[in-house]
Amino acid sequence: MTEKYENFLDLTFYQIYPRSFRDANGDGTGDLRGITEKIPYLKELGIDAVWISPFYKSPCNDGGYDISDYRAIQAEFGTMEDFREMLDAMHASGIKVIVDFVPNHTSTEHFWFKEARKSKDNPYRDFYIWADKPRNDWVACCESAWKYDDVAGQYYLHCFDPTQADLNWENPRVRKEMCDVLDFWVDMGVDGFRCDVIDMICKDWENNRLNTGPHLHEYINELFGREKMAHVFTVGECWGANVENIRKLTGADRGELTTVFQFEHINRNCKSRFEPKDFSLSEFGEIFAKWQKITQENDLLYTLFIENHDLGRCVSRFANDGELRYESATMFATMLYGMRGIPFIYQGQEIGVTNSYFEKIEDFDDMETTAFYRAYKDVLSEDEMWRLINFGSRDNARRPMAWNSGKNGGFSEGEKTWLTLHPDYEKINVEADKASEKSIFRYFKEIIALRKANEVLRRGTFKDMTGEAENYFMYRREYKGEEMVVVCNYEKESRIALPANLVRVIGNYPERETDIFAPYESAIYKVVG
Ligand code: TEU
Ligand code: CA
Repeated sequence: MTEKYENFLDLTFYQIYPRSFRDANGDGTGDLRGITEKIPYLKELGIDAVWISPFYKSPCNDGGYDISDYRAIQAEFGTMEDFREMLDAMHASGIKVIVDFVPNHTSTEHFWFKEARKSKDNPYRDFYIWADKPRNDWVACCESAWKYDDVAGQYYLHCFDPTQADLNWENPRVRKEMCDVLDFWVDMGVDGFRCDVIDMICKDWENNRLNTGPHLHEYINELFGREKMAHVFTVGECWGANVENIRKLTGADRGELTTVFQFEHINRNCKSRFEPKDFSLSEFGEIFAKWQKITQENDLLYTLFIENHDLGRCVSRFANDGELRYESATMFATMLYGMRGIPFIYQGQEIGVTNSYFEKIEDFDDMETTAFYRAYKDVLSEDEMWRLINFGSRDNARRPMAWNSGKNGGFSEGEKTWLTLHPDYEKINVEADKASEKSIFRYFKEIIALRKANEVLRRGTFKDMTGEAENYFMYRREYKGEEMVVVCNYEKESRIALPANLVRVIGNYPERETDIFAPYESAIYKVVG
């Protein structure tokens, strides 16, 4: 592993969605001072880096990913002073901070777009992608991705909400502006960036694909190949990442990204955002083993995640969020964080938050959900509509964090919260979980500490030991003579023959003399002798 990556290998990240983390001023919305307030909690968990989702000036039609000023703080999150205070407090606590970088599009409230639409010869016109008629059949939020703008007299491309206009990266002025945005936040002292849909900044028009176009690597290198970015951590959200382009995107000598989020495991149980499909957990093992092999063989960094602000809760999506919620949440933690890569934990995952279920659209905010509702409410039966919406809504990840069973779950002292709380918050909250005999928080804390105490888990090789088994995932880690074995049983009871000379160092069931693993039973063993 090259020097550039050395110091990132030891980090465990926690993703914060600011709107839903903690509301310090009681207006019902999470804010930057609320994050500062919870730094002791992050330290207790053993976190040493955070990814904070957008808090920039924005109409918030897409949870802040519709930015109208990249260098200003949206009032509801606080002030630039609040940001600096939070950043200094994080650094004083030994926690690195990466922020979201959203290069693919701006809000239509952005100065550039307001200028661009004024006339065809406005200097900002070609900051965006205009056409006299839709150039293709791309769809976004259940409608054409080409929206006619009366003032501009043309259509513009939006690959997300209609108020998120795609930037034209073929324009060198756009690329320069985006370098300046990065420099602004690096000068502010941030340690890196999570790069929102960065493989979409170059469209592949010829093959009718909205990402991974012919100049993608040039554009990413133009952003991050600069001296100023040499020690900046960058993780790209790349839905188009594959075995071929991962080396180009993240090779240490490329001057592109430090690592990526690739999503092959995420979409295994859905045909589309709102449409579930049958799947088997054994597919997870196969996918993880594949990516571990690729990244290991090419000396690339990998990211270990199963939740984020766009995804349903893993215990509900992929396992058992009822009587085996503890076992499910801790099995995924073992499966993921025993592997080679950088752990990313999403707020609430560490206490096993589940999906929620609502049957009124007023209980939802996510623009992908409300767009789906408008498009299908007269097409689908009520039951089917709510079944699909509650399966796929990104609000499953955005219900305000429940710290205790008190008013608003301790998220806010305000009268009303920006989004309806999870109905089970009195049962599933930080305080209740910590007090529970089967505490998911405590298990996460232990496995994070285990990684810190054992280089073999951070730097070791990965070898898949699952063989032909379909009902569990087993792998071996090895580093400088130290060996560990990780076993994750899936939903059914299994007889699993373990290698000899093992001593268990963590597990989610009481240790006992047997080779029968209970549902979702998982453990990590040290090889001794
Ligand atoms: O997500 C982009 C993205 O690809 C997902 O929203 C995807 O479209 C969805 O999960 C369906 O598969 C990023 C941000 O994470 C998301 O919150 C934003 O809405 C989006 O970009 C636009 O900025
Ligand atoms: Ca607030």
